[in-house]
Amino acid sequence: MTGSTKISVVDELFFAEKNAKTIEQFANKIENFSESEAYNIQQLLVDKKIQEEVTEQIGWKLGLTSKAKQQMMGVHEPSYGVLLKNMYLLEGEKHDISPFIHPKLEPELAFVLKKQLSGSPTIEEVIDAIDFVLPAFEIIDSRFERFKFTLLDAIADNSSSSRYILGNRPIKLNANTIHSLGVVYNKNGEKVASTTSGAVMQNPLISIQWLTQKLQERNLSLKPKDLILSGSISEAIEIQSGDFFNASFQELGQISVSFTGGEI
Ligand code: OOG
Ligand code: MG
Repeated sequence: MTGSTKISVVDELFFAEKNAKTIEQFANKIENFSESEAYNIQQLLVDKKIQEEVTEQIGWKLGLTSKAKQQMMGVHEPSYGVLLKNMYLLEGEKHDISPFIHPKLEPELAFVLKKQLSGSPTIEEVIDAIDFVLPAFEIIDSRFERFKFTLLDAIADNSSSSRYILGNRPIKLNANTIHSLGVVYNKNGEKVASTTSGAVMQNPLISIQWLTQKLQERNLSLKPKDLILSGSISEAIEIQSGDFFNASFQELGQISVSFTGGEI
């Protein structure tokens, strides 16, 4: 892939998000396009956002770590993306949907680290590195038409990341129950999913282990204070203006958000 093709793909993705307009998938059109090229594009895109939007990286998100999400998107392996400070939205508030293209909401667990993690950590090392856990929502929004893409397209698109919302009660990690916390997810007062945290790779801690190993391929590591979203526990649910969502997480508490705007 030539340098100029790479830059034009990065620009297309950047402006698609900025103008809330979709673009066509591209991974299948580029000969020998590889996963590492897709992560190269992601990194260039994130660098551009950090520069143009004057923000900074706060952590990482995992994508496609649950069977529900993999089936929904027709892929069979996880991906990761970068979380920036300016993607944060307040919990319990009403947010305007007009900056988004076709947003969806996912219930997730968020972890904040207190130690570095690198290489191939054991689960005990992952546990030892975690400072606290929070319930979270992720707003995902693909820049691709009809929310359809291959895994490599989605990786380049920073794994469809858009915004994240965090609960406001940090809880110390209970390593004995983190894989089996019941989660009930509601949209406008109706249950849309009832599942457990184990839907994420049997145990969300395994997704942090996977991320650490995966980052090593690019000589990257997880740092103290990094925020990690371990991936949706259920299917992602479409967001429309007027919607109210809440999710209740066993041991961790509730989180809610509502949406407005978007009228033309
Ligand atoms: C890719 C990102 C998925 C998750 O939590 O599984 C994701 C997508 O489905 O658009 O964020
Ligand atoms: Mg997600």
